[in-house]
Amino acid sequence: MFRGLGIVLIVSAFFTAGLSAAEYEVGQKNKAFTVESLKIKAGDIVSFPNYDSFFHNVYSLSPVKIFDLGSYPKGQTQKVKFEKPGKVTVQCAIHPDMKMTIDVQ
Ligand SMILES: [Cu+2]
Repeated sequence: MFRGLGIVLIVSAFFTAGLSAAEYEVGQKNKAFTVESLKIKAGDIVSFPNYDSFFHNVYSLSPVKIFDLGSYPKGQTQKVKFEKPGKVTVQCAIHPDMKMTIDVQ
């Protein structure tokens, strides 16, 4: 279900009672995303916790899901629900080298 060359950290992937939506995690650690790519289903939720001691600002300009979580420090997280299928490129506004892809199916 998941593919990625790096370390794939799925801390939580659970189903809430009565709903088929799953929740996944894409952390920010050592100035990189903890997952390079992720396959999810439409309606699933991804949380983006910051594990670094500095700020990150996760965002996407992909038409399938445009969002900007703003900058937040270590220990904080933000969640995004992906309603529509398609490819979403996720980046960090503070660190241009940070990039990962979510394939919503
Ligand atoms: Cu960053």
